[in-house]
Amino acid sequence: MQDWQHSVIYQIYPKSFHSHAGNATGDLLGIVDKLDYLKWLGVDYLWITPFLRSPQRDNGYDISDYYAIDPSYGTMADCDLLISEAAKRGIKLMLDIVVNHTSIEHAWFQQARSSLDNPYRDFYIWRDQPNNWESKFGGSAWEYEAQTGQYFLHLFDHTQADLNWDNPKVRAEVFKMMRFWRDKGVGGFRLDVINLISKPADFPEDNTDGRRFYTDGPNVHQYLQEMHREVFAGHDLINVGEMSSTRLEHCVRYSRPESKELSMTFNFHHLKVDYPNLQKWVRADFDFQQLKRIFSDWQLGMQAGGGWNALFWCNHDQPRVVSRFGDDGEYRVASAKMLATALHFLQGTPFVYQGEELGMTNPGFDRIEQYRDVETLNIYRLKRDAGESEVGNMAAIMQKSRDNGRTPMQWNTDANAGFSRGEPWIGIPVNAAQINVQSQLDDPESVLHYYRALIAMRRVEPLILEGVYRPLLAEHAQVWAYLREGQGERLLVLNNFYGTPCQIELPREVIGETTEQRLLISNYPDCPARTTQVSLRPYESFVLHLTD
Ligand code: TEU
Repeated sequence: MQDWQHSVIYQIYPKSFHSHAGNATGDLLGIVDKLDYLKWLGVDYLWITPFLRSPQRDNGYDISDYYAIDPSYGTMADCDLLISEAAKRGIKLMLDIVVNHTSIEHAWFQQARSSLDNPYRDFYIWRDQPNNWESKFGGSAWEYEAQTGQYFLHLFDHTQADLNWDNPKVRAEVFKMMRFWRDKGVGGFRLDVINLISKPADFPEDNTDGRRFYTDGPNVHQYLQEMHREVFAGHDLINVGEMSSTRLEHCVRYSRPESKELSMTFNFHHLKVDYPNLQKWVRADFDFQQLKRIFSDWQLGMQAGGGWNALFWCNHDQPRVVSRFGDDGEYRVASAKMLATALHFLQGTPFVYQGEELGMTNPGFDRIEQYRDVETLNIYRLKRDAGESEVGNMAAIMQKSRDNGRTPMQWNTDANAGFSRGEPWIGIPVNAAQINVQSQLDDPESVLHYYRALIAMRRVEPLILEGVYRPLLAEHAQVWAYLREGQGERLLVLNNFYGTPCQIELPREVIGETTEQRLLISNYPDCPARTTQVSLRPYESFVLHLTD
């Protein structure tokens, strides 16, 4: 094990974290203001989503200058201050690097679009005719550029043009930029949709949306090994790849140390168990059995292959987990703690998304005017124009929109939940008065104190890092149970995922009459010693250290 594997990473969406300047959006000095809170929480790295210069069409994932701070977030001096002030607190920055595509306002694209023989033309992907691939944000993945009469590829919005990674000049420019940020003192990188960078040379037509051809593409491992040699080797950096629609065997290759590619990988399969027939924009309940099976398959597969998981429930693209897989009503606190326990005792590195440590919920925005996300607005228009009812359209958007996770961080009961003195860029849930940092700091039974205890535990319980994952009761209809096994000792992790009590029977070899039990954590105040017959209360979750 390496030291970074004891770490917990906190994700900040700076637009919604805290505004020092009192603007509609958050800023870098707003993060500096909150470093003491983050130190108290115990996190080791801050993954900050993009704050480089951008027209903000996709909230910063459309970069127009990799060497400049977007003025809405502050200045380079603010960024240097953030890096140094975080370092004083033993916290490192993980920069979010978006290099599958740039904004069409980037100088490279402005050059490329100007003429067919411009030296930057081959920085992007051009064809005389589009194929039938689809953008992940809806519609065609190709946009006509009238100036030169060709189409360019955009797997995301039409203002986000895909870079041509087969061009060695593109790779050289990307690696140079990453070395610039490495040498400024960042502690690592989160690599946006990095498994999409290698496209097949012939761009074949597809009977679906084309993703099977460009996902984990032909040269992706070669390019990441080159990135490792050019940027990471010899430096103390940790790097996580966001792997869209990926496969287990690739994530083993991306993250096992001997590959010399990345430290760990995000995959999203567990966050599609409420996508009926893989259709995101349908309101649907989640499939608990599928959720358990996916987690167990990935735990067993990555463990067997020597890979390392990035563990998460929430991020800036996902709804709030307590609304999605827990209960944001009567059992909000218990279910938020249960979900945290289920995740933090797995093999891998946990990520905590801003507000997740409070049990923040989806905002329940029921009017399209309340939404800001380009994907959400694109899908709303496409479905409305295709005849979808307003009720059906909004029901899916309320459950699935990325804006569910983008409402401002709830700090206290001041105006705008203490996020900013100014009117925020997006609304704030009405429950902010009850769910906020200040109210939970004063409550030792809060979700916040529970997360703090989980984060601290990772440094003192070796089995959390080293224990072998073994699923239990795989077919149980409402309980996810698993072990993390060592020599003569193990952690037993039990999670009731529903608001109804239940009884389970554990195998005798797990907990016998003479087994020594030590309670590590529980989301109920009283947690009696257990036998093989275990009763679980609504959303009850606890972890026992067991020694034979
Ligand atoms: O996300 C890529 C991604 O897989 C999700 O955006 C998903 O495709 C989308 O929600 C459709 O379901 C990364 C960033 O996290 C996201 O914020 C950016 O919009 C996207 O890449 C493009 O850079």
